Amino acid sequence: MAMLNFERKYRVRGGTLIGGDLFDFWIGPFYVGFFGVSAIFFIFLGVGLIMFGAAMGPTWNPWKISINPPAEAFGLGFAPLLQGGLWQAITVCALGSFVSWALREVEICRKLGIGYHVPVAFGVAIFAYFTLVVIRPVLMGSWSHAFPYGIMSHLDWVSNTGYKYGNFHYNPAHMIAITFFFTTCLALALHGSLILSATNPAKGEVVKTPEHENSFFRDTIGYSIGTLGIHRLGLFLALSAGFWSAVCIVISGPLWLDGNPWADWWNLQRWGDIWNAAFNLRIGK
Ligand code: 07D
Ligand code: 07D
Ligand code: U10
Repeated sequence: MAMLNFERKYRVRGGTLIGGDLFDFWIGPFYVGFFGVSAIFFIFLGVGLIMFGAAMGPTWNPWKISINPPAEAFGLGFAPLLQGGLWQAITVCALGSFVSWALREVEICRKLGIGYHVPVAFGVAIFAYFTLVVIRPVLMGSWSHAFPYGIMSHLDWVSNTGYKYGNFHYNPAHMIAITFFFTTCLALALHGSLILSATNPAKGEVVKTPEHENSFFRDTIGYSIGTLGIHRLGLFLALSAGFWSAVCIVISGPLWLDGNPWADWWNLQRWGDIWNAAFNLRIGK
């Protein structure tokens, strides 16, 4: 791939966390670095193990391939390869490659002298995955509670897990996460459309300024969050969506058991207790 004209200026030495100059180079458009090598290692190994699992049968249909976690009986121990051991090794590879990827992003940020916002944001996605496959299964005492690696099988897991806890829609942290997801889409749609409306005018018209953008929202809703502010808000909304997702799943099982826990959560008696407790605290009882 051809080097773009600005890349020569920004491809600077240094900023590495490990390995000094050893891996401080680019292959085509990609920065390598120690964590590029470790990422490639885990990606090849992980994908190889998935292929091996698929080769062990019963299907090559990509929608149906599934590498399942160990059965409940293995608890938090190691399982034989074909009874969940593969899932365990692939989980190590997935975490190894995700963390390598995040640290490779950190090295690139250091080279460019920019903030660590992108790796921090990716860290929240890794945290949600880590909650699903490590924190929650460990709290519940068995790897069997993690999700299987397969396109359709992971959907079955979401559905089964959702129904196991009554009506998952009643899970309050799930509600907060969903609201953040929806709000993220709304904010991105507003931002994308506003920027295009100002900076991509019809033929013959001039490009408009941020004052036009501010004025649009002051005229419409009485307030503009500003050009930097909308990006802060977008990041906050998106990271909150991932964070509350992790909360919603980690309280389903470790904290609230099978049955219909969320209907119980919303019952007025429980709320009454909470309000009474808060009120008593406030008046010093
Ligand atoms: C667009 C960036 C590109 C990434 C893509 C995903 C793989 C998997 C591996 C066959 C937005 C690449 C896919 C590498 C192939 C094997 C073994 C990101 C973009 C295109 N899911 N999920 C999908 C993952 C979980 C859920 C699609 C991953 C949880 C529902 C894809 C993880 C829960 C639905 C996929 C993960 C859950 C999906 C599209 C990890 C709650 C859908 C993803 C590592 C979060 C949708 C058939 C996408 C679908 C879908 C991947 C975890 C629920 C296969 C890698 C357990 C309800 N998930 N998922 O566009 O069509 O993401 O499913 O945690 O309806 Mg999932
Ligand atoms: C975990 C992905 C991490 C990805 C990483 C990167 C690669 C590389 C390579 C492309 C977290 C992977 C990268 C592999 C790819 C290349 C080259 C993201 C992760 C690290 N729900 N629900 C959520 C809604 C219902 C249930 C979250 C909506 C039902 C369960 C979100 C509805 C029942 C779980 C959400 C709805 C149910 C969830 C998912 C509507 C089923 C979870 C987002 C409108 C009967 C999961 C942490 C997320 C969760 C989760 C939304 C309905 C069950 C808030 C909108 C009622 C069991 N649901 N849900 O977490 O919280 O992203 O996971 O009905 O476990 Mg739900
Ligand atoms: C944003 C923005 C903005 C922009 C932007 C963007 C946000 C301000 C200025 C960015 C946004 C976009 C471009 C829009 C589109 C993006 C999305 C919709 C998000 C989703 C993205 C994708 C779906 C793309 C995903 C692609 C990926 C992740 C790349 C995959 C590549 C790799 C895995 C290779 C990585 C390279 C590494 C690690 C280092 C070097 C390695 C190589 C070059 C090659 C590999 C090496 C070998 C083959 C040999 C070595 C192998 C070994 C040793 C292992 C051998 C082992 C065996 C077992 C065989 O806000 O405006 O504009 O643009």
